Amino acid sequence: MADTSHPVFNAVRNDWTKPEIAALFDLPFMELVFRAATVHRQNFDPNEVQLSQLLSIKTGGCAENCGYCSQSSHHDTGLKASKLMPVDEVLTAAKAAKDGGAQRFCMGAAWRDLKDRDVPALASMISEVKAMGLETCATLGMITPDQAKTLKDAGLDYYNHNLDTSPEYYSKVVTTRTYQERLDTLEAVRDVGMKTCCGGIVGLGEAREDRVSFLHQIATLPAHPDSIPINNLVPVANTPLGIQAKVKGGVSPIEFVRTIAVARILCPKSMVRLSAGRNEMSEELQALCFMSGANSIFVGDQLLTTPNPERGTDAHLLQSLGLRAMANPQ
Ligand code: SAM
Ligand code: DTB
Ligand code: SF4
Repeated sequence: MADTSHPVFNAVRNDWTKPEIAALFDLPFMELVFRAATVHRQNFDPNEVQLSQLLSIKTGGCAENCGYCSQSSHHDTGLKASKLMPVDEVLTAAKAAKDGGAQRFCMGAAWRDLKDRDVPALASMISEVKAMGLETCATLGMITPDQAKTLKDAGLDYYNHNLDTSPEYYSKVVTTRTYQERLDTLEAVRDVGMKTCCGGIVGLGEAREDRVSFLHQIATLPAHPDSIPINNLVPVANTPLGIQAKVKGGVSPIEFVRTIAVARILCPKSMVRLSAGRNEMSEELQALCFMSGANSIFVGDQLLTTPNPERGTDAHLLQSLGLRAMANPQ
C-alpha cells in the first residue's frame, strides 16, 4: 500500500486500489481531514470556491428508472413534465445566473439519451450562453461521439454524466441503463477533448464499501473527471430511494465529510463539488466539507427540481467563512 503519511502525496494517480481507499476512509477523522486539507492547499487556494448554476431545460417524463429521481416517469412524484425550453428563455436564465455571480451554467435535461433532432437547439443555447462569458456545462443523458463533437464545437466546456454509485450497488439504484453505458458516454466526451464532470450520490442505502468502490471507479478512470459532484441524496417523496431514506435515514454528516475528503485525496487536481443536499446542511457541516477539500457549489435557489439555499443564505455562508468566488477562467 502507498505510504499516505508522506507529506507530499498529491501526485495524480489512476492506479488507486480499493484497500488503499478503504484505509483512507478508516483514518481517524482529524487525520483524514488534515490530509485532505493539505492536498487541497497544495493544489488550490483553499479560500476560493467555484460557483455553478443549474437550469432544468427539459423537465420530467424521463424513461429511466433512477430510484432517487423526481423526474423519472416510473415514479408518481407529481412533477409536471415539460418540453425542451425555448432558447431565449434559457438565455434569460443564464443572464440572471451570471448577474448573480455564477461562473458556470449547467443545462440539465431529463433524457435517457440525446436525440439528434434536439442537437441544433442545444448547440444554439450552448454557443449563446458561452458568448455571455459563462463556462458551459450540459447533462443530457447518454451521448454519442458525434453528438459530443458537435456540442464541443458549439462551445460546450463540460459534460456531466455521473456514475452515481458503486458497480456492486448500481442495480439497486437503476436498471434501465448499464454502468458500462455510463462509462461509454464518459469515454465519448473525453475522446473529443471535452472536460468531464462525473460524480455520484451518497445516502442511497449503500454501504461504506460501496462508497469505497464508487470512488475507486472515479479515481481509476483513464483521466480523473475535471469536476466531481458529490451529492447527498435529496429524498423525493414517492421515489423508491426517497422512501427508503425517510425510513432508514441517510449517511451521517461525518461519513459524508469523509467521502468528500477521500475524493479530494484521490483526485488532487479535480474540482470537488459539494452538490445536492446543501439545503439541509448546517453552515458548520458545509465548512467541514470545504475544509476537507470541496471547492465548488451550486448556487441559485433551485437545483434542477429541488430547492437549494437562497442567495442571501449562501452569501452569509461564504462571507462568514471568508470564501471568495473563483475567477472565471475565460
Ligand atoms: N438525465 C441525465 C442523467 O441522469 O444522466 C441528467 C440529469 S440527472 C438529474 C443528473 C444527476 O443528478 C444524477 O446522475 C444524480 O447523480 C443527481 N440527482 C438526481 N436526483 C437527485 C436527488 N434526488 N438527490 C441527489 N442527487 C440527485
Ligand atoms: C449533479 O451531480 N448534481 C446536479 C447536476 N449534477 C446535474 C443535479 C442535482 C439534482 C438534485 C435533484 C433535483 O433538483 O432534481
Ligand atoms: Fe432521468 Fe437523469 Fe432522473 Fe435518471 S437521473 S430518471 S436519467 S433525469
